Amino acid sequence: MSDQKTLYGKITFTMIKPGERNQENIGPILTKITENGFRIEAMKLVKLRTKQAEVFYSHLSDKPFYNDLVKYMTSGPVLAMILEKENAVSDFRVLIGDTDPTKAKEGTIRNLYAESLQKNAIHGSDSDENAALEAGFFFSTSERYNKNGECFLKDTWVV
Ligand code: IDP
Repeated sequence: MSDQKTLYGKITFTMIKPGERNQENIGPILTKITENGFRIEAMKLVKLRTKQAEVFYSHLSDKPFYNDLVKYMTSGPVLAMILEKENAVSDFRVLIGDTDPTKAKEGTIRNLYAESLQKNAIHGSDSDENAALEAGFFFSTSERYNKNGECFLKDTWVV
């Protein structure tokens, strides 16, 4: 199995967002992910603390929906995962569809399972750099299949 340093560019980070509807759909969503060629490298159900959600979405802190988003993302557990695949970031963004579920293409995860623009079922990293940062934000090396590298761990993200 490859180590984490060689995985840069081949992983993405995702979380199934909180909420009863998402919880009911965890099975179908996971099936869709694995059927589309993504291998689950790490996975855990975790409830974010407010500070963690604020840091995770700090790039959106000037948006009018930021406080509501933080409240929603801390309202229940998320199912966090690191997924491995060639072109993981871009292929996964295609699989989940547009941020706005009304614009998401038919058959995408957000098209099928989102409740609203805010409760849009699932997160997907938007770049290789963010995938690495977000993976390190949620998972220690001992929680991953590939345990050798340290490049995904950023101490500055520990809150
Ligand atoms: P992304 O999740 O598709 O990368 P971002 O623009 O990074 O989209 O937004 C992060 C999350 O913030 C979205 O997934 C969604 O839950 C929420 N969000 C984005 N835009 C809006 C909005 O206009 N109103 C309410 N929530 C929003």
